[in-house]
Amino acid sequence: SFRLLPLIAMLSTAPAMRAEEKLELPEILADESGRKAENAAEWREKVRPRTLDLFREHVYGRSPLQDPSLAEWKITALHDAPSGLKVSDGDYRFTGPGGEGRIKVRIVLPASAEKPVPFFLLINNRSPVLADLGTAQGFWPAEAIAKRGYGTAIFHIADVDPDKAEGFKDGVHAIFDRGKRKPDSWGTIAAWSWGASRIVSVLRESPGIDPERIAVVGHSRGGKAALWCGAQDERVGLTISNESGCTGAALSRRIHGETIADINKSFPHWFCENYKRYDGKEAELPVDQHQLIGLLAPRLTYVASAAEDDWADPEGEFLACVHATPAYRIFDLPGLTGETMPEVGGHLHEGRIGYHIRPGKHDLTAEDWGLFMDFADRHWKR
Ligand code: GTR
Repeated sequence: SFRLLPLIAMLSTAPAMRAEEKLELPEILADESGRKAENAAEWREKVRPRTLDLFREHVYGRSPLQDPSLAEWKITALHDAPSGLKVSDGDYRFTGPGGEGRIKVRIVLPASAEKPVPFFLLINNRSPVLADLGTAQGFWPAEAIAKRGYGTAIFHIADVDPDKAEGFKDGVHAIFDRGKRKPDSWGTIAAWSWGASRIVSVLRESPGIDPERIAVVGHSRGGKAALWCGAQDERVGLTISNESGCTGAALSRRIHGETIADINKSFPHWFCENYKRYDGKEAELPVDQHQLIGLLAPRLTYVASAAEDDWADPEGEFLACVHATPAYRIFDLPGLTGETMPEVGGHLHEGRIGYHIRPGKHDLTAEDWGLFMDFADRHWKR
């Protein structure tokens, strides 16, 4: 058994090393001609728009509109809340050629704030009843968030687009899509991102909320939507991906955990039709997910992993942050401040990209939220 040890050691590290060795990622600073941007102005003008367009064309699809011209926001209820909290519900209603839609939002604010508060908007991909205060301790610990001086709101993904592969006959697709679907028509993840951006529009106009300090948070499929929302919508000051994994924060080219072929098979409605061309052909995809995180630069970003969440590839999520960092450096700002993955339970909070890996399974927990707020305290409250 003594002799076997070195072999076992080799075997246990081999997959990760092999993936890392093979990792040839698209150049994050390159413009269409392959030339690297040398300063922030060049990056903004030549790299960012092109990268966005590549993600639209090949991955998430193109959303047909931003704020609908026919839309209204109304507070529908003010609740009796635990002391120190103000809790209200509102409806965001909108109309398109195919009918009407409604996104229900619950908003929780600290009652005694003197100044407009920084804010966390959560994309809820769990049970809709999570929005009931008190039943949401881990996934949406609204009371704990308000007690730390932040406002928070939640909406449910099904109000925007049900999570079903029904041929895009419901949700916002039924309301806004016209004519035959194209290979780059938006999928369901893009629809949820669109919904989050509409609520950001509402929150920015709401009293008591600081429009420059709004974070969009999502877990897993909601985390993919949060990243795509933040990438497109520069009004989002902090984008938080919790265990978003494949086609979220994790690098596709690592081919570890869920792959493009896996995700397109299980969830054929999440991305655009073009994305299916890359099933088993990660190297042919013109982008990888470090560039999605790069689209958030110079704004704040947070990526969280869980140690037992191998399906989401924690190391791939970490490495995407490492390889996104040149997009922050070009603004003379630190992105992620380390290149070695922290031990389980550790975090990196110093730069504009925050990261943690906590022990345990795939979930959004009070511990995750505590770390999001530590990061926000550090960058927003100093
Ligand atoms: C899984 C899916 C992941 C992730 C997760 C979730 O089944 O493979 O990509 O989105 O669901 O949303 O919880």
